[in-house]
Amino acid sequence: MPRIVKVAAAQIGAVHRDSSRDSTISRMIDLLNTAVSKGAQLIVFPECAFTTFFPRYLFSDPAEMESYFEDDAGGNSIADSKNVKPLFDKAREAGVDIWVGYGERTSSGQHFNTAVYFCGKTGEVISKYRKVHVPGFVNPPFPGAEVHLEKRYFETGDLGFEAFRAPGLIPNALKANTGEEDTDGKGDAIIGSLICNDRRWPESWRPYGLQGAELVLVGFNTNGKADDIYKPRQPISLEDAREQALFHHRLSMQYNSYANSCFSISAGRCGMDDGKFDLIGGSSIVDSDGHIIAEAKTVDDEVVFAEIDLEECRKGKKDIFNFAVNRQPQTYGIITAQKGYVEPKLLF
Ligand code: CDT
Repeated sequence: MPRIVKVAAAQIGAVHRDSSRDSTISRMIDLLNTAVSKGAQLIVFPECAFTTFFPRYLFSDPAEMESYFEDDAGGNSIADSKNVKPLFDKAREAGVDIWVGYGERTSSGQHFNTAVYFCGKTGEVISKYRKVHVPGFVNPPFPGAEVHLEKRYFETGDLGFEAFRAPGLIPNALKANTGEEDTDGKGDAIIGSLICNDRRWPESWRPYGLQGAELVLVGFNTNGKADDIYKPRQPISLEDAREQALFHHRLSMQYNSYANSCFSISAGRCGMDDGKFDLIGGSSIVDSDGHIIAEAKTVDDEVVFAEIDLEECRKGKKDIFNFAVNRQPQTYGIITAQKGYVEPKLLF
């Protein structure tokens, strides 16, 4: 039986340090309306979507740093936060699901790089994910260095990689307590969330693969400028740096979708923030065989849309990546036992 879902990535172009939440949210609502006019049931927005990508700044004023976060005590509170409520209200009104990333400040004062899945039909946040692989520095490596300071602003996500089912995307999805014995691949869509740097790590995808994920949603802010942390071996042009960054973005999305037999949607912030911080586009929809089926053509606000059939995931899940038949977890212990790499002893 086909399991058709109409999905969209809502890519957002430049957002500056002094851009107001209201102006960004009004652009996001325009993107939502465009996606809805194409028939989208699910719209994915980027990481830290409501503001500029603030972890690039070293703030002298702590109040400015705090101003980029949303208070979130859990449950539905982000959808009811007055800063960002108009977007969630629009999704509720249109009856569409949205996935969106933001800086979360918890009631106990912790800060996370977070994303929520909001179900438009029920008007509820049904899943929350906190970024696990937080990249960059706590402190700039030298005074004045313009680098990625995510480790300064965010704690490591503490919610794990918990897949969830999104109600209402698939018509006639099998529900619990119907007495059906074979429920495999017949229920509501199984979804996982990742945030930016997470997508580069196979360890982030496999837990979702092991929960039968059919769709992994990713928001990102990826620098085009390649010399952010590691100096390039030789100076390269902005175009070449962007192309390299896009190559690794595509590689991560395509390989991990293939290896976990799931579709993926990635939505990026992009363009030149403050006229000088370059972020790549390349928001995409990738099928469960690893092919890009739709991709952004601009580095500006853009909706990337596709109709996908989650039934296609069965092919990989039952064949080349049939985990139950082919995985050998008794041999994988080093992956969880060890953090950094340890080289074999030197030869005599
Ligand atoms: N936002 C984010 O996670 N960006 C990282 C940059 C890593 S280099 C500091 C990324 O993986 O694209």
